[in-house]
Amino acid sequence: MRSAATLEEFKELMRKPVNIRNVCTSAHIHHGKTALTDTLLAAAGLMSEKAAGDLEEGMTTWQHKDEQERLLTVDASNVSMTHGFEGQRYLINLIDTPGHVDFGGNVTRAMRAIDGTVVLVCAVEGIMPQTETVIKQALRERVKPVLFINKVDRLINELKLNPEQMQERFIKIVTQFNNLIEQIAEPEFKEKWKVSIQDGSVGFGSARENWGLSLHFMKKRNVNFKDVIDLYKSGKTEQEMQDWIWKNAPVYEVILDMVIKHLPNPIEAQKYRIPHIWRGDLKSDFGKDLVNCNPNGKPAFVITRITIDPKFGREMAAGRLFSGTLKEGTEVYLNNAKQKQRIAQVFMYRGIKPEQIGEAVAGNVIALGGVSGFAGETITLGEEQPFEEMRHIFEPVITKSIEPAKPQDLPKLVEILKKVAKEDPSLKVTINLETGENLIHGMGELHLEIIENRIRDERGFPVKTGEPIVVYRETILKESGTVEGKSPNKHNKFYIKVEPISAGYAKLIKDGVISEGGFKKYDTEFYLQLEKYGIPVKEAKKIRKVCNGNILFDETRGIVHIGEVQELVNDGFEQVMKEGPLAREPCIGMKIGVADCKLHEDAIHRGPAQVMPAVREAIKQAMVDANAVIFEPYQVILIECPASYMGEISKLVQNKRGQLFDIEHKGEQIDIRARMPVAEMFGLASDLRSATEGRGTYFIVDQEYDKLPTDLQEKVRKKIRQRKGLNPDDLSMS
Ligand SMILES: Nc1nc2c(ncn2[C@@H]2O[C@H](COP(=O)(O)OP(=O)(O)OP(=O)(O)O)[C@@H](O)[C@H]2O)c(=O)[nH]1
Ligand SMILES: [Mg+2]
Repeated sequence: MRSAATLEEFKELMRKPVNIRNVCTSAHIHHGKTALTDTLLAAAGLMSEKAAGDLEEGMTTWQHKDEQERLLTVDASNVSMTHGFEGQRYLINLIDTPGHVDFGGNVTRAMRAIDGTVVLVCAVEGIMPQTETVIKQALRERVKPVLFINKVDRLINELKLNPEQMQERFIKIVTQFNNLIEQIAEPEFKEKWKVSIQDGSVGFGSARENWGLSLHFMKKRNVNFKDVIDLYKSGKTEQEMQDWIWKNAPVYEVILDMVIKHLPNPIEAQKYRIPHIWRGDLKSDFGKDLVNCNPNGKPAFVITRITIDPKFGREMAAGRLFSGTLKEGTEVYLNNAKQKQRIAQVFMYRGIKPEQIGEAVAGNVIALGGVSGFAGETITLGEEQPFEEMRHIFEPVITKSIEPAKPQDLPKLVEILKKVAKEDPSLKVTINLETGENLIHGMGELHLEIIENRIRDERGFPVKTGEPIVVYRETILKESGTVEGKSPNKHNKFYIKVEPISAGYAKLIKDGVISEGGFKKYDTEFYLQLEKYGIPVKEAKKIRKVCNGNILFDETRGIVHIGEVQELVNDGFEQVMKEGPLAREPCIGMKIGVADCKLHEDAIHRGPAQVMPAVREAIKQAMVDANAVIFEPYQVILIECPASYMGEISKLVQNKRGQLFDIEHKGEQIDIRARMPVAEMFGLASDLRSATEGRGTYFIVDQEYDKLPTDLQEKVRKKIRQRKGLNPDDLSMS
């Protein structure tokens, strides 16, 4: 282990973008991300004296008690270190991300801040569902991957594989990994971003035991696999083994060499990342500053994570500085919040510790104090085109009501929930001041459990939560006729048609090519992008807004004042998409076209109170005309268990209205793919444990919506309306 670089050295390196790598770990749950991060920090001398990767001692990056208790990562954590490679020093800004699918939103957001990722794959388990998900998350942000095959010690010690068998296994993992890149990557990256053992973009080793190898490293240091296998067989004490490892094959050197050699620096990366994540004019001065990562350009910072000090309530906004220099005391503009604020502190990370540095330059992962915004916020000097929204692959599917132990503490709870949701953007909170019903919507049961416990333990605020509730969706089954919606004053009319969204559009939205939010009229870059996917520019120009995966099109012709009411039409659309006509559940999967409209000549008579109700009414009626129905969330899961439990699993899945659709035998084990309604999945983990005597586990592979069976439609709809305090029998859709 080296002695740590000084803060001065960190600060100096921060100004040399060519010598910076912004990266994250990413992997399926428990494949060893945090153990790896720990050993990197230890090697850089940036960790307190303790055995690196020693779980029971606690990982350095686990900042919350619950992470230590559950032995899993919940929050992403930012760390930085330095490394020498081919005679030069480099600054590595690293984010360790969680693997549990409930915390996957933290991975999505981390990917915005970085340009490359070390994907870990456990040598024993191989490619798992979440491996595929993290590759998707990375490629959506144009983040380049390298591969580290971890836990190779288990192949040696437990599976007792010989070198040939090990090699076979590695080749299989690399091939599967590259198949995923082939499937998921955009055309221009499919070949370029495949990994290869030969070029050294694949590493192998054991994060926990601190050793690693890659072809590049084996040549550089003249060691090979046999040396490591012999080491395990040598009968050396643990200390002697560690001494050999740190001297001959330390994993930090393998990983950091690989990161420096194969992952891009911010100047290279921003050239192709910016056009993908920022939809402004690339030829403007600001656009050029972003593309060139210009330290002297106009500043642009994206918040990717908020941390709130539980003791002092002090807020810190971590994220990526894409352009310019930010200094303490500078007044900045938050483009989403539309607010001016002043930067109180600028931090860079040294190890896990944020150090106050006065100013930071483009191309780094840093943190700001004194500005209070949400993750996803774009911070600039004046008003600018903000960055694209960071949309997570999965949506929250599980909901619980939450109330204070003492009813009079409700206002305090509302305050706390707002803070919690700010810190964890995967959590959605709906606060209903009328009914006093507050709902928290999370990614899974574990997510809500952690949230609940943190409110109780870290904030010392006792709460009660209800049974889990499912949030359903509303959509349509066919195309509607054209429906008229009249404004209350009868002077404005909208003619609206709805139809199920085409598979093509649904995919573009799911893949993030078309993002949520409003669209400007002359967004040429965007039109060209859509044209690549076969959408004519003429059609793309009609898109006005996307909300919950529904698209609003303006198909009117020659309406003189339409531009002036467009925002109101958009708002009316958004309101219905958030609360549909059947049970005020969110709508999905629709194309909504404004076919025609009649507007009052005088602007006074076509204000919000006139236009919005007319639009809402037309959309709702059109949905009813198009057979509006309730859809329910499903999850596609992968169940792993010994083959002898097949019958039990089959029964369990069927009892829960699920279907098995794929079974793969892997020796004694089987992998079963099944799909199940979320409404039936509460407590699945324990049901599965009892059905398989503790030997079965499951992972979420995908999320989708499907029609609630006809015989349940009416019942579920009434139940939701009742819960929301709406008249359950009122079908007038108010
Ligand atoms: N045998 C072996 N075990 C390892 C290795 N790396 C990690 N582990 C063990 O795997 C488990 C998970 O390790 P973590 O480092 O917490 O994995 P992670 O990917 O950060 O986990 P999450 O963040 O919760 O997804 C722990 O029990 C580690 O001790 C390794 O190289 N070999
Ligand atoms: Mg971890």
